Amino acid sequence: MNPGANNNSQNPNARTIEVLDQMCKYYDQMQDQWRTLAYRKGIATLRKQDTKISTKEEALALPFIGSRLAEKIEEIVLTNRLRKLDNTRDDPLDQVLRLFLGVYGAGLSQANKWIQAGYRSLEDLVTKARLTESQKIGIQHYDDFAARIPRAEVEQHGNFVRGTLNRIDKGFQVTVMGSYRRGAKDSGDIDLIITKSATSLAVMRNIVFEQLVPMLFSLNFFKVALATSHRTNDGTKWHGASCLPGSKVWRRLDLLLVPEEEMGAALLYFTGNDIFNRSMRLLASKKGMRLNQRGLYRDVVRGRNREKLNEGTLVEGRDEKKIFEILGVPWRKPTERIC
Ligand code: DCP
Ligand code: MG
Ligand code: MN
Repeated sequence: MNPGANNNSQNPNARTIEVLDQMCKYYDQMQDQWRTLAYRKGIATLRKQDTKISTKEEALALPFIGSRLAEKIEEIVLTNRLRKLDNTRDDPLDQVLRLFLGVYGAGLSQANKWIQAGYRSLEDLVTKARLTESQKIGIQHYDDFAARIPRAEVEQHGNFVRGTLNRIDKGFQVTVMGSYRRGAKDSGDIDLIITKSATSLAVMRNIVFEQLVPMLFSLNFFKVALATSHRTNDGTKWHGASCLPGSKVWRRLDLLLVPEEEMGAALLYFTGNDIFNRSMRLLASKKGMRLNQRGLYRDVVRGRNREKLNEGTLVEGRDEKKIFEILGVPWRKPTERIC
């Protein structure tokens, strides 16, 4: 939309945005995806205003701001704070929940189970709870994984993987994706796409999982592989932690293997952000197509509950710009895909 408009202090709604941002971060930590999304959209709208929004009515007249959010905007302007935010911050059980949700791989149901079992600290978890290997690592490196990764370091991790892989096979390309490709000054993790032209996924898999990954472990760069809570791995992903030579800080790193034919769709998906992805997928579906991280498809047959009955025909997967074109969306540079 308009990333240039968010020069904070000059924005007449700077204070409102600041408080809403904190509320949004809170919902994000609580893994409340709907409220997080609603807040992010509302905040994006506020950033674009050049007048101060002071009343519920003014707020309601803007796109992506519903009555609840509008009330909160009015409350912030009138009182300079948000009771809801203060209350959640003061609630000790709430704090424990957020602490537990910060453990890598722990979802809402796991965190709630720990609370119900009476655990109140990370030490309780270590000494009393039965933990998976990933959860143990998530606790040992809690602060590491919670820290933002400076852009220059994200790049160094990318270079390390690329350098090692190219020693095995010069034909591979390694691209840093995610928030880094959007130009972020720091990132939550390191997202890498690995591809090689005119090469099947089976061959790439073999080289990456049988040679690259073991080599990165033996170089002491990879520290541990981590299981993900989401869907089963189809053999194209690796999730784990890496650490630069001379550093003690472990970073979260994700690898995604992509065949050339799917690079465009994968670039689009893995660049995000997630809200931009949602809007592109929604647009595709409005045009009778379907967009996922492998390609843009048409003639997808859906049943009565909009469930997919077939995969449809591939329209485009290779070229990111063509996917925009076919969807009728003017090209947006990665740095402009911040919603
Ligand atoms: N993605 C998505 N929907 C999700 C998760 C991810 O569309 N539920 C896509 C868009 C993201 C990309 O994958 O930009 C990478 O996911 P990350 O979780 O690593 O998110 P970012 O890299 O954007 O941000 P961060 O700096 O927090 O890692
Ligand atoms: Mg990322
Ligand atoms: Mn990631």
